[in-house]
Amino acid sequence: MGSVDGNTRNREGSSTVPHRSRTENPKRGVLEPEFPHLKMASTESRLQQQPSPKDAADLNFDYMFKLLIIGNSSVGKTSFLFRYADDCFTPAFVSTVGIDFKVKTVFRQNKRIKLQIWDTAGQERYRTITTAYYRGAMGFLLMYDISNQESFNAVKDWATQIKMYSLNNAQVVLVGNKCDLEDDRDIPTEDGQRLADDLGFQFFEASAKENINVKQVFEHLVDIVCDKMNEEIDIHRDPSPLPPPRGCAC
Ligand SMILES: Nc1nc2c(ncn2[C@@H]2O[C@H](COP(=O)(O)OP(=O)(O)OP(=O)(O)O)[C@@H](O)[C@H]2O)c(=O)[nH]1
Ligand SMILES: [Mg+2]
Repeated sequence: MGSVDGNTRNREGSSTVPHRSRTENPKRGVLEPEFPHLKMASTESRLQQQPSPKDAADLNFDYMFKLLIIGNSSVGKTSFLFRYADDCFTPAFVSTVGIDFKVKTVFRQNKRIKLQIWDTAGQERYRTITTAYYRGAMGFLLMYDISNQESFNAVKDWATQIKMYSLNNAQVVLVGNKCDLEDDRDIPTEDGQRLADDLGFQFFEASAKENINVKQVFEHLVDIVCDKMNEEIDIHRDPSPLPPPRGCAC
């Protein structure tokens, strides 16, 4: 995954806070032309594999969406992203330090959409760093663990953080991860759905481990971000048509 160093400015023009961010034991790598402010770091830490720079360098896209994954520590945010981007899973838990990202290009609604997906650390001590990234995000994946009551209880606080730090029109999907752990389930599906309804979010249960609903969650988030964007383009389009051309007055 990539990570960010220093006091930088991203493509959308928003500044990022000065800090060092890494997964544990990262190898620092090349500067990608598409994200000159970002250093690509390998993800040797968890998966012993190099991210392909192909996606990050690909300039052929119609839109770029910045998405964020948030939620308590250990709910499975990093696993979810690795499953989506690289189709792999590891049972080892290496807690994210600060923030990381991956880039993936998808084809939705006849558009090539480049996703810059930011994986945030769930631990409280990184909150100042991670909330600084909320501002430019167009979509959030708010995650809890269906076998962990505390992570579910924290969802409202995460939703408040989204309201406080993000754009007004950011779209949110609530995800109950680890639905493969049916025997350890603490949160009934209906409770997750009810909370999502209360908060006005879409809802999925999913499993990074068993690859259940992972692609669907991201595709849904991309679709609702697209819909919102199209809605706003329509609103801002000049509603008054041009007057018909006048005939010759002579
Ligand atoms: N059974 C099961 N375990 C999972 C699933 N997703 C993740 N895990 C495990 O849960 C643990 C935590 O996963 P991470 O992806 O590192 O959690 P995180 O939310 O990124 O945690 P932080 O980086 O600390 O915020 C790891 O041991 C994973 O293997 C899942 O869908 N099912
Ligand atoms: Mg993580």
